[in-house]
Amino acid sequence: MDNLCIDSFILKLHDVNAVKFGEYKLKSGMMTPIYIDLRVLVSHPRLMNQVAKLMYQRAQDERLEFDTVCGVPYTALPMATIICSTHELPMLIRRKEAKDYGTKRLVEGSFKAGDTCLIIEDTVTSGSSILETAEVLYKEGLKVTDAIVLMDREQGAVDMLASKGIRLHPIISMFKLLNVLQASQRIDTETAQNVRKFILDNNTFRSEEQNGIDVPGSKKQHVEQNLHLSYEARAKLPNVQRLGSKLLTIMVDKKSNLCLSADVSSSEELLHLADTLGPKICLLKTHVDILKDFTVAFSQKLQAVAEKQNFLIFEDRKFADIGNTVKHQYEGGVYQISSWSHIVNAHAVPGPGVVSGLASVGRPLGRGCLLIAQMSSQGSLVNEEYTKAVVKMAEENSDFVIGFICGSKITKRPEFIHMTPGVQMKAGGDALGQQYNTPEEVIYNKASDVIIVGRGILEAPDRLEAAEAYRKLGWEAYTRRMDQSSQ
Ligand code: S5P
Repeated sequence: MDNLCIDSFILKLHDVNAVKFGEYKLKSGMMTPIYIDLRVLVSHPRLMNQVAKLMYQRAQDERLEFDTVCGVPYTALPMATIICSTHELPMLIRRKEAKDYGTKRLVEGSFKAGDTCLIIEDTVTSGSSILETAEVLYKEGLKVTDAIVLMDREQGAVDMLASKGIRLHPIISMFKLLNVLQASQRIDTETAQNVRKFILDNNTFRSEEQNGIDVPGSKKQHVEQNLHLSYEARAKLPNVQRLGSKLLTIMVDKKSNLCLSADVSSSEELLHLADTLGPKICLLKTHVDILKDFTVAFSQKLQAVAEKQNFLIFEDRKFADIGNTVKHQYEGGVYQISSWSHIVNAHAVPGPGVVSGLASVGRPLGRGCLLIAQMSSQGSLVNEEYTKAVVKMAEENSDFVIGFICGSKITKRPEFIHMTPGVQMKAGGDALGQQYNTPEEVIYNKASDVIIVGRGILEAPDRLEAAEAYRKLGWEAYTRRMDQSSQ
């Protein structure tokens, strides 16, 4: 979805007083310094149409499959109505109370058992209203796999609903809203910071986990189980991004957590490597600016090989500029990286704008980004605090960031994929500060997901044999880690 369009939409919400700052009480009784009141939207038909458009677009982008649509009463009812009327989709209405005369139905409309219903909601805090509606639908034999919400307060709804098997797709998240209002000087830094702190301190899902309740099937247990999930299980998580899921599925299908770092200077050699080593790898990493003979035709051929050999392409561009610049670097110039590379990476140094800039180009194309949280080179200036800030940035942009470049596992959230460069058969280094760990160390001990190997394969006498040896070691280290965690 276009970021600029979302930004101007956020400002319009503020114009009509749908976002208020002060002291307000939420449905749960919790006091909040920010109140989102989307009920006013019914008086603004243009905005209402825009909401419906954004929501429908999201359903299309995510390729959601459903038979019918239901808005959570009451604010989301007209939203669902406009979507259904515009696109001629069947709708259901959930009653809050059963009538005491007539049919006594709780769900109005026609459906059959087993139909999938997409839920539409205006705002979520914990996600309980969506769950309540889903439970009424379940009782009627309907299935609920996805829900679209206009505004996510980022206080735990995504995780809570994921634990119940419902993927939540927010159009606007709280941190995004605050960034836009602050950048447009609608609110001052202090107000924005206050609200950010409140949101981080009041995560409804985490606080329930922290209560220490550990009954089977509880949310706490669910989160802990996630720490040791297999690639296969992670590919199916409700909140994993489509591209992340695709990569994890390729890894499982090919029994490979090997990324080849194809650092060669001729496009012919690169294509040959891609084709011959393709069966051994899940991902092929390029440094397109090393090539002396890049052409658009080459990028098309590379995509065809990736398709044929079933791997993804990762251009290791390490974007590190302001949002507007990286946007142009990503989509334009000689290389037009966004047109052929599934994944790119970025340094977090510039702040969240670097991700927003890249996402404005990559998200509509279904691309993903890795944030560089740690580096393998000697004397790297990265410290623990920086890495934590990078993880937070990824969490706030999890609709585009699919994981990290890092030395070891740095977050417990299973939807993020950890990729580690600096891998060779023997630990050591090169003359220019590169430091190597073994596949065993990286995957088994450090719990990373993917090994990135360049010269370990490129400088071997037989590249195919070397690729197979790395694939095997990486995969065995992973299966051993899985076996151990299940004991
Ligand atoms: O911290 C890092 C990050 C990256 S992406 N250290 C790295 O070495 N890399 C990249 O991984 C680097 O640019 C190179 O393309 C590859 C490692 O290559 P090797 O030949 O040392 O295995």
